[in-house]
Amino acid sequence: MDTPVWERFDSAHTLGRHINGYGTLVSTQDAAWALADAGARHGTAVQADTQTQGRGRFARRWEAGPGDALLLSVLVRPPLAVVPLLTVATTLAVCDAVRALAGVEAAVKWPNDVHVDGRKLAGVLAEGRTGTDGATACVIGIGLNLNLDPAAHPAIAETATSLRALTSGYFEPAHAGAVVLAALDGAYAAGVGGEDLVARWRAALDTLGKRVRVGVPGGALAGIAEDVDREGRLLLRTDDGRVHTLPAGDVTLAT
Ligand code: BT5
Repeated sequence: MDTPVWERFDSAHTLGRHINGYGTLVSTQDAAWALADAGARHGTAVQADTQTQGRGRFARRWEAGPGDALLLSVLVRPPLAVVPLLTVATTLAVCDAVRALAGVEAAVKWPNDVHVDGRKLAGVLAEGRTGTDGATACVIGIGLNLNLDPAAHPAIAETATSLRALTSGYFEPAHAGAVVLAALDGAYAAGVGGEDLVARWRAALDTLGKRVRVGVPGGALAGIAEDVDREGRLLLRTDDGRVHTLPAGDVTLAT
């Protein structure tokens, strides 16, 4: 791993206690995994100004030029029961941070998008690995559009938004990172403490009650997004009346 360009220590929080800041990285996810392999502690974070191969789920591309976005990955070493709640806690934390930073109310599109008026403002990517010792490590990736001009990115020009596009303000990435990490630290601690994060998530999800089409391995299902269960899985009622329980990891949603 190269030496970070900047480092920030925050003794008031566990997640984000040590942030390693870089200029250009291939992906903050890869950098966080490298730190994990080197034994980095729970809560260590990596932030980059830009990425050459930022990724979403299913190896999709994540777009952002220098200074456009908060590009952040956080290493967590969670108890097994908390793993399904990482995306839940992170999307809620991003909504809280967006409200604090810009006064903007965002909603969650199940399972991992934060959006405003139907346009995607942020995406969350949770990756997990179990080591030979049986311990689980996860890297939570957050891409939050701060100053990005959607029109400059043809692939997402019609589907993305940014805090700048919504408010005309300028948002400093390092500050945004600290705000998001503080919110994530609180949401994570609440999840570990047994608080019902899914109840909060249900209120933030604007997917529920809508007719959706869900890509699943080997096909697609269409129906009404009825609810989410205790692990954040989608309960989809298809037209034949059957209810399907769909884990976030395996499916994509098209509304
Ligand atoms: C996600 O994937 O939404 C998770 C994105 C996580 C990105 C962060 S950046 C920091 C960290 N390091 C990484 O390498 N990744 C994480 P998914 O649900 O698969 O959505 C991907 C799709 O979102 C793409 O196929 C595009 O359609 C769209 N997209 C790409 N860039 C975008 C952007 N900047 N804003 C809005 N939508 C975007």
